[in-house]
Amino acid sequence: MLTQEVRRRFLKYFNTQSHTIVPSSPVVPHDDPTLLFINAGMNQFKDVFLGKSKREYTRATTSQKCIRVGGKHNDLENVGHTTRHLTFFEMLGNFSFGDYFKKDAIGFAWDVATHVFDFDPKKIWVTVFKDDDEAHSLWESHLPSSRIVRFGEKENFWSMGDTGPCGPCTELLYDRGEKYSDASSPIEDISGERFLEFWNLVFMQFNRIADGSMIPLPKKSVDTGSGIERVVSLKLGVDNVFLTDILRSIITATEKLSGIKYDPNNKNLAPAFNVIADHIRTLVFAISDGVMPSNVDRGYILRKVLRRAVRYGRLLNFKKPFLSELVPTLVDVMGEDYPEIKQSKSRCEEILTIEEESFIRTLHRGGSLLNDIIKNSKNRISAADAFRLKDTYGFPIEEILLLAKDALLDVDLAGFNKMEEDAKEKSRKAQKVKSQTFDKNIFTDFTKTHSPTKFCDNKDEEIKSRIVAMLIESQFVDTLEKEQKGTIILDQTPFYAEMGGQVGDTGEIYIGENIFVVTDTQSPYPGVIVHVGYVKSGNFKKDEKVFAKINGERRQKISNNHSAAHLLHYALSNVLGEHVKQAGSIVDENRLRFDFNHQQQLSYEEQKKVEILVNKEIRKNIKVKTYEISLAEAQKDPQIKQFFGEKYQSTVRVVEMEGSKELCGGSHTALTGNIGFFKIAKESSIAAGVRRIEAVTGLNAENFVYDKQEYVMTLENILKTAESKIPEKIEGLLNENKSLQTQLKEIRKAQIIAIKAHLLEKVEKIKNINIIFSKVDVAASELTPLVNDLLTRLKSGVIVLAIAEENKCQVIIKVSPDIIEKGILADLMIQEISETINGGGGGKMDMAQAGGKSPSGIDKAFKILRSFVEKKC
Ligand code: ALA
Repeated sequence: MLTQEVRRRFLKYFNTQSHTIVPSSPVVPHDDPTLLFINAGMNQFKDVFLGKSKREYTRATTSQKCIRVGGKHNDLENVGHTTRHLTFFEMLGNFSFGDYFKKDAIGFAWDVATHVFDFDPKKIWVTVFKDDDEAHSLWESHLPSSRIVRFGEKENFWSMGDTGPCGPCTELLYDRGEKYSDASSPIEDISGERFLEFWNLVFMQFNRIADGSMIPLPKKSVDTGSGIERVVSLKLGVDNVFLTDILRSIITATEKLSGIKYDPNNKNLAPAFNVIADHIRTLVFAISDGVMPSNVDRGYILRKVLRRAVRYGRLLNFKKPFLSELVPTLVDVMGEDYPEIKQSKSRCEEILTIEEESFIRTLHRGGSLLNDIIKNSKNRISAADAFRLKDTYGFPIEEILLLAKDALLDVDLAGFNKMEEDAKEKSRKAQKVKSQTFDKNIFTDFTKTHSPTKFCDNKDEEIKSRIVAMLIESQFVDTLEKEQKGTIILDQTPFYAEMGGQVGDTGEIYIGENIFVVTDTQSPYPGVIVHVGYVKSGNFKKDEKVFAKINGERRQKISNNHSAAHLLHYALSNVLGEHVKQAGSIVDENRLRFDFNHQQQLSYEEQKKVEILVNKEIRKNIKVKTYEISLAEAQKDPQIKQFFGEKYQSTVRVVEMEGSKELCGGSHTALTGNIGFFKIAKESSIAAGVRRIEAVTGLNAENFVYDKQEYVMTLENILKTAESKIPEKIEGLLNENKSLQTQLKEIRKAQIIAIKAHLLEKVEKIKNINIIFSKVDVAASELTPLVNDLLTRLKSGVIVLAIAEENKCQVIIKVSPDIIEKGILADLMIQEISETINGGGGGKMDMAQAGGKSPSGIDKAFKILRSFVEKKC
């Protein structure tokens, strides 16, 4: 594969120029609420550019998986219709963190463009930021100034998002010739098709903050990005990124699957092939990095991408799920350099199929609602209807627009967009309240003047420490008085801040008689650990020396549960298969909760196997090892479980218990024997393809078993029998119950016969018409068979029966066909009496029924009915 060769040669080149090759980060950003997906190589270094964190290198190079859907850089709608837009792409890049700046960045780029990419130097043009004379003159030593052009902020000032690192940039373009346009320079080439940009070098100098102002970065840095698909398309001399090797392989697989040939110039079908080839990469890479299609956040974006691919698939006659069938090809062409997709292959296939099936069902369901809406809309589909289709049925707006157009309707798109925005805002707010009790902004300045809180892992002894800052709500304060609620920040602490599913520690901060009770510990900002609680006695002052001590017993239980969660993960992989991947977890002192990807409910046998395996590892009393290795090394070891939920630095911590190896920063028990005993308390489903196990350990697990035992004892008492005889006893009772029911039915039958006989004796005549008026003592369900039976005996006539209970009554009327002819209709009669019995009902001509709240009205009702019949005769 040429792409693989270019990727490897690029990294090697920069490696020989003293750049550390850093692995691509997952496509899901960590700790960065400003970003949905990784959209550039520099994302994983954002904090390094901002001076908030340090690496052991000052030069780095990466080939970064990027997804540009949603947020500032969003190319979704363009994909498929242009020659170069993609939602997923690989960005090659080199970075300097306060090391080299413009001169070397430009020198390296020229060298790589002409010697690694092997581009014809005469075809290369560059653009620089309008005021950047320095970059202009540096380029002049490589190419004539006639091929250097200046652009303004829109083109040549790059920023990661609305906030974050940014700076002027310079771009390298390749002249693809007159075939693409007669523009003689990039300035005239509005579409950018002739002078194709293939590399952007950003001179990182500022941090743009929320109010729009720009603050100079601590050190001038370099961030570059080159889309590998574009580079390869230029090397191959093809018009279109979809004709480069990786994407073309997927298109070939799609051709085989659909039986339709790909013609890049076919305006109707080529976009479908292109969209599918692009979107399958976004889907597989995002799912491999832990995102699940859903209705919120990234999951929602993924769902949107999947549905777009499916809709385009329909143009190629795919009626059944097909995306999963493209996964093997993708894994073949990219799995070697991105092993995570190899590992997640079967999981991706399964998730894609389930999602597609569900979307196809949605299309069917939503389809009929849409038809109704189209039928009932005059000229336009209202925003509310469009939103309902989308929100309730997941119907894509694009689909609604297309179908509406066919029906000569338009859609209130502005109203729809507004409703969608409102819904998003609502969900953003809901999320904020849930996950963020601290406004991160208050710590931005704080961290500039304070070192990060040092974490000293000591659960048993107090630690000497100093109060660095205190807060009441979001205000920094100098003192905390008795009974005041607040937050303390120490210079060093034994308190573990909630992270990676492990809850924060509790305990005390004290000095002499002054006690601050810590009820929770969190890290609202990188490097900041806050102790949340209240002053129980005395008071506290800023800069005061204090002792900090955690609730060690509680921590031990948390650590036991955390190690048990790892053993559970290990056992699940063993029993169910390697596809089991953690999708979330919570570990506290009472239990552990573990969510993972798996399609079916776990059978009792599977749960038992998992428990047996975990308990076996506990009894082995394995020493829990923790050690640090480089992320690159960890990523090479398929035995080490790693998740997207973790923020991975270049050095990572491994927690190992023989077969179980996981990357994890949390607290663990020293020996697995401390866990004591493990028991699954509940197994359930939380979303399509995601199961949840709740489990208990130690004393809680023992209590779980005692509860079951006591339950059996209760049964023994109630049933008055020994445990071993319970099944026999219950069986006996069930049999007895059955035969009693049979007897009861017989008795009731006899009673009803008697009631019937009695009623037949009460037949009156009103002008030759047989008529029965009677209150009866039967159940409501017995009324209908009773009147039917009576009429069979009577052959002709009117039967009116009523049940009177304390506060309610029921009336049923049955009329034979010959009487109906006289205009005596059951449903009419029922209406006559509804007021009298304070109720209502209905029915048909031959039989009608009503319920009411006034049983005392029944006699009067009978009277009314009697005169009704008399009148009609
Ligand atoms: N971060 C720069 C970009 O994405 C290099 O274009």
